Amino acid sequence: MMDDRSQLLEAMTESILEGDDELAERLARDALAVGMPPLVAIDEGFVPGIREVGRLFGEGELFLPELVTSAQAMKAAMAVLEAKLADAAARYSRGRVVLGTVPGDIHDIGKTLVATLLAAHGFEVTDLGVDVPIERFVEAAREVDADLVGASALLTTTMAKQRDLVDAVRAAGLRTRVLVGGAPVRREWADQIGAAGYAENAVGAVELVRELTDGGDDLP
Ligand code: B1M
Repeated sequence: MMDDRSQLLEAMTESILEGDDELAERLARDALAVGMPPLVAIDEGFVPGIREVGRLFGEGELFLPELVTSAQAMKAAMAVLEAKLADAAARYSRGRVVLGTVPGDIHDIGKTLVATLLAAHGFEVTDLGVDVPIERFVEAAREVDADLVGASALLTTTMAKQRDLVDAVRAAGLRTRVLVGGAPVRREWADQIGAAGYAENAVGAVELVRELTDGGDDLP
Protein backbone atom coordinates (compact mmCIF):
# COMPACT_ATOMS: atom_id res chain seq x y z
CA MET A 1 0.00 0.00 0.00
CA MET A 2 1.27 3.44 -0.88
CA ASP A 3 2.01 5.82 1.99
CA ASP A 4 0.90 9.47 2.10
CA ARG A 5 4.34 10.68 1.07
CA SER A 6 4.45 8.52 -2.07
CA GLN A 7 0.90 9.54 -2.90
CA LEU A 8 1.75 13.20 -2.56
CA LEU A 9 4.89 12.82 -4.72
CA GLU A 10 2.93 10.91 -7.33
CA ALA A 11 0.19 13.54 -7.37
CA MET A 12 2.87 16.21 -7.95
CA THR A 13 4.27 14.32 -10.95
CA GLU A 14 0.75 13.87 -12.29
CA SER A 15 -0.11 17.59 -11.86
CA ILE A 16 2.81 18.46 -14.17
CA LEU A 17 1.83 15.81 -16.71
CA GLU A 18 -1.71 17.22 -16.64
CA GLY A 19 -0.42 20.80 -16.89
CA ASP A 20 -2.63 21.77 -13.93
CA ASP A 21 -0.99 24.85 -12.40
CA GLU A 22 -3.55 25.32 -9.61
CA LEU A 23 -3.17 21.72 -8.48
CA ALA A 24 0.64 21.88 -8.71
CA GLU A 25 0.69 25.01 -6.57
CA ARG A 26 -1.69 23.48 -4.03
CA LEU A 27 0.38 20.29 -3.79
CA ALA A 28 3.53 22.36 -3.26
CA ARG A 29 1.80 24.09 -0.35
CA ASP A 30 0.57 20.72 0.98
CA ALA A 31 4.14 19.41 0.88
CA LEU A 32 5.39 22.31 2.99
CA ALA A 33 2.43 21.96 5.34
CA VAL A 34 3.34 18.33 6.08
CA GLY A 35 7.01 19.23 6.54
CA MET A 36 8.36 17.78 3.31
CA PRO A 37 11.71 19.45 2.46
CA PRO A 38 11.26 21.66 -0.64
CA LEU A 39 14.11 19.90 -2.47
CA VAL A 40 12.45 16.52 -2.01
CA ALA A 41 9.21 17.88 -3.45
CA ILE A 42 11.14 19.37 -6.38
CA ASP A 43 13.45 16.43 -7.15
CA GLU A 44 11.12 13.52 -6.39
CA GLY A 45 7.72 15.09 -7.13
CA PHE A 46 7.77 17.78 -9.78
CA VAL A 47 10.99 17.19 -11.76
CA PRO A 48 10.04 13.60 -12.74
CA GLY A 49 6.83 15.09 -14.19
CA ILE A 50 8.54 17.72 -16.35
CA ARG A 51 11.22 15.20 -17.46
CA GLU A 52 8.48 12.79 -18.56
CA VAL A 53 6.74 15.62 -20.42
CA GLY A 54 10.07 16.38 -22.14
CA ARG A 55 10.46 12.72 -23.09
CA LEU A 56 6.95 12.50 -24.52
CA PHE A 57 7.47 15.79 -26.39
CA GLY A 58 10.76 14.50 -27.80
CA GLU A 59 8.99 11.37 -29.02
CA GLY A 60 6.24 13.39 -30.68
CA GLU A 61 3.57 12.15 -28.28
CA LEU A 62 2.97 15.62 -26.81
CA PHE A 63 2.95 18.93 -28.62
CA LEU A 64 4.14 22.43 -27.84
CA PRO A 65 0.89 23.69 -26.18
CA GLU A 66 1.07 20.77 -23.73
CA LEU A 67 4.77 21.43 -23.08
CA VAL A 68 3.89 25.05 -22.33
CA THR A 69 1.05 24.25 -19.89
CA SER A 70 3.23 21.70 -18.10
CA ALA A 71 6.01 24.29 -17.82
CA GLN A 72 3.49 26.74 -16.35
CA ALA A 73 2.40 24.17 -13.76
CA MET A 74 6.08 23.53 -12.96
CA LYS A 75 6.70 27.24 -12.48
CA ALA A 76 3.66 27.59 -10.20
CA ALA A 77 4.97 24.84 -7.92
CA MET A 78 8.55 26.15 -8.04
CA ALA A 79 7.42 29.64 -6.99
CA VAL A 80 6.01 28.22 -3.73
CA LEU A 81 8.97 25.94 -3.02
CA GLU A 82 11.66 28.44 -3.99
CA ALA A 83 10.11 31.03 -1.67
CA LYS A 84 10.62 28.52 1.14
CA LEU A 85 14.22 27.83 0.08
CA ALA A 86 14.88 31.57 -0.10
CA ASP A 87 13.67 31.98 3.51
CA ALA A 88 16.81 30.20 4.60
CA ALA A 89 19.07 32.68 2.81
CA ALA A 90 22.05 33.81 4.86
CA ARG A 91 22.48 37.52 5.50
CA TYR A 92 26.11 37.76 4.50
CA SER A 93 28.05 36.80 1.43
CA ARG A 94 30.18 33.72 0.80
CA GLY A 95 30.94 34.92 -2.73
CA ARG A 96 29.43 36.53 -5.81
CA VAL A 97 27.92 34.59 -8.68
CA VAL A 98 26.41 35.87 -11.91
CA LEU A 99 23.93 33.47 -13.52
CA GLY A 100 21.90 33.37 -16.70
CA THR A 101 20.61 31.25 -19.56
CA VAL A 102 22.63 31.57 -22.78
CA PRO A 103 21.52 33.58 -25.84
CA GLY A 104 18.75 31.98 -27.90
CA ASP A 105 17.57 29.87 -24.96
CA ILE A 106 14.55 30.73 -22.81
CA HIS A 107 14.55 27.70 -20.45
CA ASP A 108 14.79 29.05 -16.90
CA ILE A 109 13.33 26.54 -14.44
CA GLY A 110 16.64 24.80 -13.68
CA LYS A 111 18.70 27.99 -13.76
CA THR A 112 16.32 29.70 -11.32
CA LEU A 113 16.51 26.73 -8.96
CA VAL A 114 20.32 26.91 -9.05
CA ALA A 115 20.12 30.67 -8.32
CA THR A 116 17.69 30.17 -5.42
CA LEU A 117 19.76 27.42 -3.84
CA LEU A 118 23.00 29.37 -4.15
CA ALA A 119 21.34 32.39 -2.52
CA ALA A 120 19.97 30.13 0.22
CA HIS A 121 23.55 29.02 0.88
CA GLY A 122 24.78 32.55 1.32
CA PHE A 123 26.07 33.47 -2.12
CA GLU A 124 25.22 36.84 -3.64
CA VAL A 125 23.54 35.95 -6.91
CA THR A 126 22.95 38.26 -9.84
CA ASP A 127 20.37 36.47 -11.98
CA LEU A 128 20.40 37.92 -15.49
CA GLY A 129 17.41 35.87 -16.67
CA VAL A 130 17.15 34.10 -20.01
CA ASP A 131 18.42 34.70 -23.54
CA VAL A 132 21.27 36.72 -22.08
CA PRO A 133 23.79 38.18 -24.55
CA ILE A 134 27.37 37.09 -23.88
CA GLU A 135 28.44 40.73 -23.47
CA ARG A 136 25.85 41.13 -20.69
CA PHE A 137 27.35 38.20 -18.74
CA VAL A 138 30.80 39.78 -19.05
CA GLU A 139 29.56 43.26 -18.14
CA ALA A 140 27.73 41.96 -15.05
CA ALA A 141 30.74 39.90 -13.95
CA ARG A 142 32.87 43.02 -14.17
CA GLU A 143 30.25 45.18 -12.37
CA VAL A 144 29.95 42.92 -9.34
CA ASP A 145 33.51 41.54 -9.49
CA ALA A 146 32.04 38.04 -9.66
CA ASP A 147 33.89 34.99 -8.40
CA LEU A 148 31.96 32.85 -10.85
CA VAL A 149 29.74 33.25 -13.88
CA GLY A 150 27.26 30.43 -14.44
CA ALA A 151 25.61 29.72 -17.77
CA SER A 152 22.69 27.37 -18.23
CA ALA A 153 21.86 25.86 -21.64
CA LEU A 154 19.00 23.46 -22.33
CA LEU A 155 19.28 23.09 -26.09
CA THR A 156 22.02 21.26 -27.95
CA THR A 157 21.95 24.18 -30.38
CA THR A 158 22.63 26.80 -27.67
CA MET A 159 25.31 24.89 -25.72
CA ALA A 160 27.95 26.35 -28.04
CA LYS A 161 27.26 29.73 -26.45
CA GLN A 162 28.85 28.42 -23.25
CA ARG A 163 32.11 28.14 -25.16
CA ASP A 164 31.66 31.74 -26.38
CA LEU A 165 31.21 32.81 -22.76
CA VAL A 166 34.40 31.07 -21.61
CA ASP A 167 36.28 32.75 -24.47
CA ALA A 168 34.72 36.17 -23.78
CA VAL A 169 35.51 36.07 -20.05
CA ARG A 170 39.09 35.11 -20.87
CA ALA A 171 39.39 37.84 -23.54
CA ALA A 172 38.07 40.44 -21.07
CA GLY A 173 40.88 39.53 -18.68
CA LEU A 174 38.50 38.95 -15.76
CA ARG A 175 39.47 36.80 -12.76
CA THR A 176 35.98 35.28 -12.91
CA ARG A 177 35.71 31.60 -13.72
CA VAL A 178 32.90 29.98 -15.69
CA LEU A 179 30.54 27.27 -14.49
CA VAL A 180 28.21 25.48 -16.92
CA GLY A 181 25.11 23.31 -16.61
CA GLY A 182 21.79 22.33 -18.14
CA ALA A 183 20.21 19.04 -19.23
CA PRO A 184 22.37 18.35 -22.34
CA VAL A 185 25.62 19.51 -20.71
CA ARG A 186 28.21 16.94 -19.62
CA ARG A 187 31.53 17.16 -17.82
CA GLU A 188 33.42 16.34 -21.04
CA TRP A 189 31.85 19.39 -22.68
CA ALA A 190 32.87 21.59 -19.76
CA ASP A 191 36.44 20.28 -20.00
CA GLN A 192 36.48 20.68 -23.76
CA ILE A 193 35.48 24.36 -23.65
CA GLY A 194 37.76 25.20 -20.71
CA ALA A 195 35.02 25.89 -18.15
CA ALA A 196 36.08 25.79 -14.50
CA GLY A 197 33.32 23.35 -13.64
CA TYR A 198 30.09 21.55 -14.41
CA ALA A 199 27.25 20.49 -12.16
CA GLU A 200 24.52 18.01 -12.96
CA ASN A 201 21.95 19.54 -10.62
CA ALA A 202 21.33 22.45 -8.27
CA VAL A 203 22.75 20.73 -5.19
CA GLY A 204 25.88 19.84 -7.19
CA ALA A 205 26.11 23.46 -8.33
CA VAL A 206 26.17 24.67 -4.72
CA GLU A 207 28.86 22.13 -3.83
CA LEU A 208 30.93 23.14 -6.82
CA VAL A 209 30.60 26.86 -6.16
CA ARG A 210 31.63 26.26 -2.54
CA GLU A 211 34.68 24.34 -3.77
CA LEU A 212 35.65 26.96 -6.33
CA THR A 213 35.30 29.91 -3.95
CA ASP A 214 36.35 30.47 -0.39
CA GLY A 215 32.79 29.65 0.65
CA GLY A 216 33.69 26.07 1.54
CA ASP A 217 33.83 26.48 5.31
CA ASP A 218 30.88 25.81 7.53
CA LEU A 219 28.74 28.77 8.48
CA PRO A 220 29.86 30.56 11.63
CO1 B1M B 1 12.02 22.89 -24.13
N1 B1M B 1 13.21 21.55 -24.88
N2 B1M B 1 11.90 23.76 -25.88
N3 B1M B 1 10.70 24.06 -23.31
N4 B1M B 1 12.02 21.75 -22.69
C1 B1M B 1 13.81 20.59 -23.94
C2 B1M B 1 15.15 21.10 -23.41
C3 B1M B 1 13.95 19.27 -24.82
C4 B1M B 1 15.08 18.31 -24.36
C5 B1M B 1 12.58 18.54 -24.90
C6 B1M B 1 12.63 17.36 -25.84
O1 B1M B 1 12.52 17.55 -27.04
N5 B1M B 1 12.77 16.15 -25.35
C7 B1M B 1 14.21 19.92 -26.23
C8 B1M B 1 15.67 20.17 -26.59
C9 B1M B 1 16.19 19.17 -27.62
C10 B1M B 1 17.59 19.46 -27.99
O2 B1M B 1 18.15 20.49 -27.83
N6 B1M B 1 18.20 18.45 -28.53
C11 B1M B 1 13.41 21.20 -26.12
C12 B1M B 1 12.93 21.95 -27.23
C13 B1M B 1 13.16 21.35 -28.59
C14 B1M B 1 12.28 23.20 -27.09
C15 B1M B 1 11.79 24.14 -28.20
C16 B1M B 1 12.74 24.29 -29.41
C17 B1M B 1 10.40 23.63 -28.63
C18 B1M B 1 9.79 24.37 -29.80
O3 B1M B 1 9.56 25.55 -29.76
N7 B1M B 1 9.54 23.61 -30.86
C19 B1M B 1 11.62 25.48 -27.43
C20 B1M B 1 12.92 26.29 -27.42
C21 B1M B 1 12.72 27.67 -26.85
C22 B1M B 1 14.06 28.37 -26.68
O4 B1M B 1 14.69 28.24 -25.62
N8 B1M B 1 14.48 29.10 -27.69
C23 B1M B 1 11.32 24.96 -26.07
C24 B1M B 1 10.50 25.63 -25.16
C25 B1M B 1 10.18 25.16 -23.90
C26 B1M B 1 9.13 25.83 -22.98
C27 B1M B 1 9.17 27.35 -23.07
C28 B1M B 1 7.77 25.33 -23.36
C29 B1M B 1 9.53 25.20 -21.58
C30 B1M B 1 10.50 26.08 -20.76
C31 B1M B 1 9.80 26.95 -19.75
C32 B1M B 1 10.77 27.67 -18.86
O5 B1M B 1 11.88 27.23 -18.58
N9 B1M B 1 10.32 28.81 -18.41
C33 B1M B 1 10.28 23.94 -22.00
C34 B1M B 1 10.54 22.84 -21.12
C35 B1M B 1 9.85 22.89 -19.77
C36 B1M B 1 11.40 21.77 -21.47
C37 B1M B 1 11.70 20.47 -20.69
C38 B1M B 1 10.49 19.56 -20.84
C39 B1M B 1 12.00 20.60 -19.20
C40 B1M B 1 13.13 21.57 -18.80
C41 B1M B 1 13.07 21.79 -17.30
O6 B1M B 1 12.56 22.79 -16.84
N10 B1M B 1 13.52 20.77 -16.51
C42 B1M B 1 12.98 19.94 -21.45
C43 B1M B 1 13.16 18.43 -21.37
C44 B1M B 1 14.33 18.03 -20.48
O7 B1M B 1 15.14 18.84 -20.07
N11 B1M B 1 14.46 16.75 -20.26
C45 B1M B 1 12.88 20.63 -22.75
C46 B1M B 1 13.46 20.81 -15.03
C47 B1M B 1 14.70 21.51 -14.47
C48 B1M B 1 14.63 21.52 -12.94
O8 B1M B 1 15.81 20.77 -14.88
O9 B1M B 1 16.52 22.55 -16.56
O10 B1M B 1 17.69 20.30 -16.48
P1 B1M B 1 16.99 21.39 -15.77
O11 B1M B 1 17.99 21.99 -14.67
C49 B1M B 1 18.68 21.16 -13.75
C50 B1M B 1 20.07 20.72 -14.23
O12 B1M B 1 20.19 20.66 -15.64
C51 B1M B 1 21.00 21.68 -13.57
O13 B1M B 1 20.36 21.97 -12.33
C52 B1M B 1 18.95 22.05 -12.55
C53 B1M B 1 18.23 21.65 -11.28
O14 B1M B 1 18.54 20.35 -10.86
N12 B1M B 1 21.31 22.97 -14.19
C54 B1M B 1 22.47 23.60 -13.89
C55 B1M B 1 20.61 23.74 -15.02
N13 B1M B 1 21.27 24.86 -15.29
C56 B1M B 1 22.42 24.82 -14.60
C57 B1M B 1 23.46 25.73 -14.51
C58 B1M B 1 24.56 25.38 -13.71
C59 B1M B 1 24.61 24.18 -13.03
C60 B1M B 1 23.57 23.28 -13.10
O15 B1M B 1 25.62 26.18 -13.56
C61 B1M B 1 25.61 27.43 -14.19
